[in-house]
Order: sequence, then C-alpha cells, then structure tokens
Amino acid sequence: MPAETTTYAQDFLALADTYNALKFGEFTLKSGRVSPYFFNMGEIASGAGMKRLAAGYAAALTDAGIEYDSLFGPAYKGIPLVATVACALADHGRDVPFTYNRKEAKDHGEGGTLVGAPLGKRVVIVDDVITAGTAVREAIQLIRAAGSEVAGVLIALDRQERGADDRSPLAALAEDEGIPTAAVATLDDVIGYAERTGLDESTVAAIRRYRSEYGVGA
Ligand code: OMP
Repeated sequence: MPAETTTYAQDFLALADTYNALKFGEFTLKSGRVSPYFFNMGEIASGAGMKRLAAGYAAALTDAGIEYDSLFGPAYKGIPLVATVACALADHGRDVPFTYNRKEAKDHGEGGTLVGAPLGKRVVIVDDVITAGTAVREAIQLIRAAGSEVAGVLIALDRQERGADDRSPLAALAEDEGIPTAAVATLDDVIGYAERTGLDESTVAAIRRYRSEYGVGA
C-alpha cells in the first residue's frame, strides 16, 4: 500500500467494492485504451452510498486546501455528484452554491445550458474519473466561456494515466494553468486495495501491466 493513502481513499474503495462499482475484466475506455479495470460511479445509486461517496469528496476537497466560491457538476454524472458534495460540505458548516449543465440547450422556459446557482468567481469542477482529461477540459472551457475562473478539479478516481503528453492530465492542468486538483483515490490506492483484499494475482498483474503501458512515470 502506498504510504500516502488516506482514510477517505480506503473508505471510497470499500464503498466501490460494496456497490460493485469497481469492475475487473476488459474495458474499452473513452480514450480507446483497453483497461483491465473500470470504475462505474453510476453503480453507487442509493442514498446511503451517495452520502458516503460525497463525504469522501468533501474530505479530499478540504484536504487540498483549494479556495473556491462555488461548485460545478458536468452533465450527466456530475449532476447528482455536485448536489450531494454540496450537502456534505454543508454538514461541515459551509454552504456552497452549485451549478450543473444540460447537454443540449433549451430554447424555452428558463433557457440556456447552465442550471442552478449562478457560477461563482472561483469554481471547482466536480466529476467522477480522470483518464486522458478530455471530459474535464470540456468543463473548463464551459466555465471560462461563462466568465468564471476554474479554481480546482475534484474527482473520485485519478487513474494516473498519461494525457496528451507524458504527464498526467492533472499534472498538466497544475503546471500549465495553475489549476489544483484533488482526488478521493488514485490507481495506486486501487492496487493497494486489490492486494490487501486478495484480488486474484493475474488481475493485479494485468493492472500493473496496464500501468506500465499507460501510467505516468511508467
Ligand atoms: P477522460 O475524458 O479520458 O479523462 O475520461 C474520463 C471519463 O471516462 C469519465 O468521466 C467517465 O465517463 C469515463 N470512465 C469511467 O467512468 N471510469 C473509468 O474507469 C474510466 C473511464 C474512461 O472511459 O476513461
């Protein structure tokens, strides 16, 4: 187990296990990479599960020391996430406005693609997983186009893979744009958890092989 693992990372992995949200096998990712594991946040779909998941996000965000005024959840998976993370932050005495988007603009009623509170000056993006960083980059563009600043990116799982260059998309965001990121858990945590819980050796070996092909610092 990596030394830097956190209590909330361990709790998140135990939660993912309970809801069967962490799958092992062969999965084609959005990036086209074929991965021996996949985290499907959509499996965590009960009140108690979301509450526990959101508590992990709130802990990781607080831990990162990011300064922000509001939260943004990109459609679709970011929508329930951002609402429950805001509830978890309220449990810690911080009432944070949140916004989410529609994938298609509405031309009647309230119109537009943004729903919820107006975006704050400094916005944290709340999403599920980062692989190559495409989903997060889309959200960054949306926030900037609306005239706000991206204060940080908060995700459940950092797969620690290379993005457009040899760096992880999270490292590129931090280095090129000064955007800090916080993750509840990383691939290192997944491997540590798999080893501790006795996942079969061939699966752990497949994850290690995948990491040496696509991982950062491989
Ligand atoms: P990138 O846009 O390449 O960073 O991929 C992130 C998106 O891929 C997530 O928002 C998910 O929609 C999806 N995904 C997962 O949900 N879980 C995974 O373990 C891996 C992916 C993925 O396709 O890379």
